[in-house]
Order: sequence, then C-alpha cells, then structure tokens
Amino acid sequence: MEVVAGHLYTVLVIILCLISTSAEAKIRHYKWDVKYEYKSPDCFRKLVITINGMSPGPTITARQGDTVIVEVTNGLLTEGLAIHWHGIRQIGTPWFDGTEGVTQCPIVPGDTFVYKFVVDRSLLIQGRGRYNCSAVNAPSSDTGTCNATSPECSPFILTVVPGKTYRLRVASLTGLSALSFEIEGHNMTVVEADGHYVEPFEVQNLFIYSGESYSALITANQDPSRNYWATVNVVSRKPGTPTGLAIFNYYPNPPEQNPPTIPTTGPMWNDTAPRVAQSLSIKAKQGFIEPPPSSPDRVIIFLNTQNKINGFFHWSVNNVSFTLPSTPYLIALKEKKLKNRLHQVFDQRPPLDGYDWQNYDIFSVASNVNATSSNAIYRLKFNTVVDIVLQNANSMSPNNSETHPWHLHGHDFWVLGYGMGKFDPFKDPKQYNLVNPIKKNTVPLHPYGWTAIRFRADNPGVWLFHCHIESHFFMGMGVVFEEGIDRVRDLQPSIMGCGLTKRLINP
Ligand SMILES: [Cu+2]
Repeated sequence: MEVVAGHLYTVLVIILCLISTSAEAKIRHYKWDVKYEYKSPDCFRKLVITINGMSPGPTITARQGDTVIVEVTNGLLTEGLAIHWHGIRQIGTPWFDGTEGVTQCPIVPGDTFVYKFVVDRSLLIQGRGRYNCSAVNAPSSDTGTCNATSPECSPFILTVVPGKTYRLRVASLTGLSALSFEIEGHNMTVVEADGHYVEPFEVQNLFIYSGESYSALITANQDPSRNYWATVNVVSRKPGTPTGLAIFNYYPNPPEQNPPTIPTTGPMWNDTAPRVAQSLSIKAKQGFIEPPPSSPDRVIIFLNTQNKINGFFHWSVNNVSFTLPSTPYLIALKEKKLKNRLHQVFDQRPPLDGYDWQNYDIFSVASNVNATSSNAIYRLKFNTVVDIVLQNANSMSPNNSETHPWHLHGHDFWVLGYGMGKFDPFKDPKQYNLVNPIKKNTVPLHPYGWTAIRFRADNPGVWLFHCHIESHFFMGMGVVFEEGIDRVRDLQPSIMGCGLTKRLINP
C-alpha cells in the first residue's frame, strides 16, 4: 500500500495482492479506519497515515473476477480522503476510482465511504526494510534520533532453501524516489510488469519507479553457508537516505545473522544509461502479446517542464500547470442538472495537443519559465486510438532533467518506444515497437528523453494521467481525459456533496 498525502486532501493508493485466477467469484468485504499515528518504519519516530493501525496497510487478497467492498472511515480529522486502487481499471464503475476532484468528492473527516468494484487483475510483495542508523548523518530535529532497536524497523528476512527458485513480487510504494533493488550476488530474471508477462530478461539490479510493479525470479544458487544483503538504493535523484536493507537468508542459517559483506550501493544515482536499457528490455512475452492498433486517431505531445507561477515553483504540461476543480469532473459532465453550468466548474477551452517542438530547446533552462495554470481537460472521442508522447526537458536548474513516472488511470497502455533527445513526430514513430510492446499502467520518462504510449479510449469515464511523484502532481504535473461520458451509467450519490454537486443531493 502506498500512502500519498496531499496538501489539502489525502489520497491513498492501494496495490492489491491477487492470487491466481479461476474458481467462483467471491465478495471480499473489508472495513478500514484511516488515521494518523506515530510509527518508526525507518527507525525514526514520525507521524504516518495508518489503515487499521498498519503502515503499509492491510493486504487485500482476491481473485480476478471477485468483488471487493471496502468501507473506509476517515479518521484524519483535518483532511479529506480518497483511496485509489492502483492498476484496477474500474470498468463500469468509474466513480470508484478514488480520485478526488476527478471522480468523487473527498471523504470528509468522520465520514464513511463504501468502495465496491470488480478486480480485473495484479501484484505485490509486502515488506519492511531496515536502515543502518550509523549511516545517517544528521537526523532532522522533528523526527528525533535514529533508534535501530525499534521492532518496527527490524530487518525484513527473506528465507530461501538452497537450490530453489522464487518469484518475488516487487512494487514501488514511494511518493518521490526511484529505486534500485538488488540481492547481493544473485541475478534476477524479470518475468512480469504491471500485471503483464514480459519476455524474460536478466538483471543484476531492478530499477523500479513510483507506482510500478514487477515479478522477478531468483534462484538460491550461491554459497549456502552464509546470508546475503538485499538492498534498496535511491536513483534518479541524489540520495538523502541510507541504503534500505533486508536479509536474504539461506536456510538453515540463523535469519538474523548479518552477511559478512558491506551492503551493495548499486549503480550511481545519476547514471541514466542502465535505466534506459532496462526500459528498452521490457517486451511482451511470446504467447501473451496483445498487438496494438497499427495507427493512432490522435497524437498528443506533452512537454514536461518545471515552471514558476507568481514566483512559486510548479510543474507543467505544455506550459500549463494543472489544478483540480472543487466540483469533480465526472459528476459535472454526467449530471444533466450541471450540464449548462460546466463553465462554472472548469475551463472550457481545450488544452493544446502539443508544444512548439521545432523551436523549443529541451536541453536548456527555458527562456521564459513562467507557466499558467488551468483545469481544462482533454476530451477523447470514444473508442479512438490515442498516442501520447511524453517529452522531457531541462528543469529550472541548469543541466538538470528529472525522471517522471507517468501513471494512467482506467487503462493499460502499450509502450511503443523510448528515445533520447527531442521527439521528432515525423521520424520517430517509424521506430515504434508495434510487434511486441508491453502493456503497463505506469511508465518512466527519462531525463532529456521521450516516451511514447498508445491506448484505446474505450473505458467510459474521466481519468487522471499524472506524474506519480506526489509533489510533482500536486505542483501541476497531470492532465485529465474524458471519454464516453454518455455511456457512463447513473452515478453513485455517495460520490457527491462538494462544490456544485451539493445541489444534486440536497436540492
Ligand atoms: Cu514528475
């Protein structure tokens, strides 16, 4: 489970743990209380958001086709709440996607909201890491001292039997950093990404971005007389935290026996090449390929930049920094009583499908860093094929371009290609992989590069597409797509109550 706290509203992103398919569909019923508590997940005592007293929260165990019902009570006292079920497409239930401002009003403090949706597939390992307190330089004053004896930050132990092969399910629940995951002395074979089988490929370390998930096979084929470090290191931005540690324990060695080696620090945080190489290695597995449509009906290019508005830092798409309206789009667009008031809800001028690519220098700080903000949305013709090209650029710091993992709600998309430098809309599409592209829901945009994806706008609803770095999204790095709104069934009244929707439930 991933906890993403916003400035005003809190969005919890939950990753489901699914077991294999088949058997009869069941109803899986949960009651969750969300509140703030003190915990020490990294040996520093700090305030965290918990579900039923846990962080990470409880695991939902379900099979494909099961119906999950979760009664969520918001005990945060001062913040609104919504829970997004990351990777679940919400086909037929767009109002339960858990995106406040897009598909629902926030669950206000003290209120209970019931989510009910059918599971369409996916992921995860639940684990704890451990930090080495001696590696911490200067703990900040508000988090106290590093207490390595706290049972809450005791090392996660992964016990294996020599000679056996294990499938590790790894999900990144981060809100900021990209990670490099490694088990000392053991190569991993990547076999699955975001719920889709990939043509197996071997890595020494697995790069994983916020919101992504993978399965990797690991064979316990090293010297069985000792244990090994499993490490997690921050990449893509300069690490401000020590290496996260777990113990890869060969049975019957004592589980807590520290490996005799120094934990691995992984590749350099700013070495982009191996990360791009991993992205390029991910292809759909033979026998599981879903071929993409051969051409798009619409192409949209999103220039990703850092900007300023009134002197404050923002992130932008085509120089527009995204803001959410107080009336959720789904309700405003669907409800007849609000249809003639749409202009009061959000900016009706359609946003741009691209930027001045011929004249924009992506390698320098922009000559004009100022952006505007808008809550306008992209309206897609139902069932059309849409290509999105994410174009990276220099941030407001010279010689700096950041990594942005983009996550699409309501769909899986085909990953058609990655490139370095500026995307050329005439030349680069010729290099797209239309043979065996992987389907994903989250994809990295590498520094100074581009990433091209394709999806079919076939899921009636209103869907967020955003950088999964929490702070980037809240600083404007996102867009919203509407598709097939007329095909959406009657909305659940429970999603209403804010903005102009007040008049719908309380005329
Ligand atoms: Cu970002």
